[in-house]
Amino acid sequence: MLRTWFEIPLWQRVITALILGVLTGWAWGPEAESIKWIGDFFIKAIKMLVVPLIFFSLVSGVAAIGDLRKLGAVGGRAMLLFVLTGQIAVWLGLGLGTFVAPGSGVDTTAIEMGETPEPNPTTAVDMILSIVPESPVQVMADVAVLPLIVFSLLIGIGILMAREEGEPVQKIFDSGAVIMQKVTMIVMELTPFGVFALMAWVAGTLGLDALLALSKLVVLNYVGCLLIIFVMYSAMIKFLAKLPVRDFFRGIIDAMAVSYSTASSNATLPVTLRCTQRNLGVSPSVSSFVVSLGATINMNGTAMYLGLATLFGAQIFGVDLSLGQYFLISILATLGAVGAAGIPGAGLIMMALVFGAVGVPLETIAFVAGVDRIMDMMRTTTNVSGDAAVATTVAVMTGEIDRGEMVSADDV
Ligand code: DAS
Repeated sequence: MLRTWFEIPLWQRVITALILGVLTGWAWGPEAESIKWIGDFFIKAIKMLVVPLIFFSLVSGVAAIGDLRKLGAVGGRAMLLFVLTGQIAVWLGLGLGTFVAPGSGVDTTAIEMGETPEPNPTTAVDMILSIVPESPVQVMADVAVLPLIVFSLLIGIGILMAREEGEPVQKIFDSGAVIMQKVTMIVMELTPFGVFALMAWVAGTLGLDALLALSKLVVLNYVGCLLIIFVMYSAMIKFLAKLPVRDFFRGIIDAMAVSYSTASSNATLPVTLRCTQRNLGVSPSVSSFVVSLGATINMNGTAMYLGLATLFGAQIFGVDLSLGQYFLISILATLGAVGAAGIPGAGLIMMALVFGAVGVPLETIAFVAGVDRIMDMMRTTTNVSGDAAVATTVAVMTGEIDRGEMVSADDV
């Protein structure tokens, strides 16, 4: 029995757990909350890996790239793809919100209001200052991923520049990266149980009346995300990476399932790293650099949603928006997505940043809070799929992919 269980590919166990979780939650109802702790246990277990995995993989990966010119080539291509896909995502959200108008005719009386957040005046300067790790140890203790990436990048670059004198330290990080990948494999065996519990909790506790009242917004959130994943990312893989699209999605299905059930890019990071390296053949250098960076700043599902939700709020409260304000929304939604942390509900918090600038009442956030989780799950899946798509594409562009490693979609 035990042998059979482990012989089944993990992605099949995870997808089965996801479906069974939803069915169990629907049948069980709100009491399904009683097994949420299993999902929280799983999330804590994979989040435990984030700091050491990023630190060892990124330092080892940067040092392995070999020279600063190549590091610049990888970083430059990744940033270009992040910005391009981010802008397309935001304008997709604005387009969907304009042409479908999800906020018109909403029965606000049927919605149980959540908390209206205090506007958190996060300025662009605050965001820039938050990138610098004042105390690397504190950054690790706080799991502040972006400053941790900056610190790890600098250590990797330092090893590159130290040449022979840096080699002993590089070997330690190389071993550390391998050890952390093995530990990730062990922890990933918890995935089916965690996904089952989280999906049962979401399905059992989701308020159907709020879901019906906000159905147009929820559906558009899913339509926008699915278009980004299966049109934009598929086009990137097909035309830029020139790889079989089916093999790409087969390779990242574990990361998609974990991101959907946890609604956290950061928690999914160990799985995304493993999928891009083990299933897609992306080099540890490129995957650790691009996937880690992407998990914090490349959040196209969130960017699309922030554009869409701003129009939703404007429509509910009858706020007219000019074309100039559309451009302002596109810039702020991009900044909001970059600034959003890879944790559940980050997009909901960032709505305040965009709404405040164009006069959309913050009460809108209280309207959507009750169904944000089911939308966040899809946004996070989009964010994570984008990180994997950009890492794979950049790896192909820079010759950092081993196609022999690539799992074919037929290897079911
Ligand atoms: N949950 C966020 C993430 O982890 C996305 C969001 O809140 O929009 O990517």
